[in-house]
Amino acid sequence: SKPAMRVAVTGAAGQIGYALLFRIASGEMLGKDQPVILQLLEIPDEKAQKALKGVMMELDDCAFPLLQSMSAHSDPKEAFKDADVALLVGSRPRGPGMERKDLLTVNAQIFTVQGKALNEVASRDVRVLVVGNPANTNAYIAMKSAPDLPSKNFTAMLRLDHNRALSQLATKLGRPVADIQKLAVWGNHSPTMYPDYRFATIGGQSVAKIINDDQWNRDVFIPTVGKRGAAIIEARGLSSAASAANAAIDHIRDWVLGSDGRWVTMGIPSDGSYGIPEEIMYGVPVICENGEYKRVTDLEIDAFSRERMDFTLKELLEERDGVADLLK
Ligand code: NAX
Repeated sequence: SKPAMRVAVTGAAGQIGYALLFRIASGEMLGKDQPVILQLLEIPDEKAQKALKGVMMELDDCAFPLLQSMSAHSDPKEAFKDADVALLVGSRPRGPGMERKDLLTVNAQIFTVQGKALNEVASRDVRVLVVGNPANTNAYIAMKSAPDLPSKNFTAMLRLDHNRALSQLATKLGRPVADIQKLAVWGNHSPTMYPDYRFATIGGQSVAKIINDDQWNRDVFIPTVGKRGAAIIEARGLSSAASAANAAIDHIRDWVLGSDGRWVTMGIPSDGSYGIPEEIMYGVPVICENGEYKRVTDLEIDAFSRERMDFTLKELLEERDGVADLLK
């Protein structure tokens, strides 16, 4: 059988971790023929480590044939050792009275440390996905803290936004979600993101032509996708977990095993195209093949889209400026 792949997961005792680890261990992320080793990171806090042990007991009790081994860690340099995939899920949530700026700063510290650890000990080909918020800027910080690793291997999760947008469109059209192709989500994983169906097709027909309603796009579709995270919290009393874990699985599976010619959205370091400054971690449509993602290029950007893309960019530039001191 194939040699095992090492998958590091941070925040492993959290709610996304709980929805994620079992699916990785069952082969849904890297393939039903791919053995995995789970290297799990949690904060040193006794309660968190104990909860992590509990999750590992349950993983044991699944007797997953593909789960070769697993280990629990509180030191990123141990958790990331030789990792082939690193899912950076853990981050500090916003506490009562905490300003956005404070949130950025505490998380910047976490992702500086984790970026450095990846730089030192991970596989030179490690594929990194940042889920923990603010995901794009955290991914940017980790990338900047890991100068010896390829920048293109650092990505942020926009796939939940992509999947949310797909599902809203399928409902609007009354058609199966699987029939929709060429959807894009641009920018930051935040309510400023821009889900864009101008290029989307269903059964070969233009989605925009079928819907033919700019007002629905502007006043219903874009805000519904943008505020979906808040709507889940409002309904469930907890933030999205199973859908976030599912998106992380989709993101890594497609990156490693290919997207079969389909467009998917990934937050990746900009190459300067589409007027996005280089290195900014920005959601763009990509196609994955042979273990690499390729940005979909040369899409026409109309005035409405330009405005939306610049709006979400502005937020990312502010976040970057907010952490610039920490990266010196
Ligand atoms: P939880 O609070 O349930 O779990 C987070 C876990 O991370 C906790 O167990 C905590 O102890 C651990 N942790 C904190 N700092 C750590 C560190 N430095 N090293 C290792 N572990 C650490 O949150 P959960 O619901 O699992 O969400 C995790 C993150 O995903 C949050 O930042 C959340 O905002 C973000 N999300 C991102 C999404 C995306 O699409 N990019 C969507 C879902 C989710 O909101």
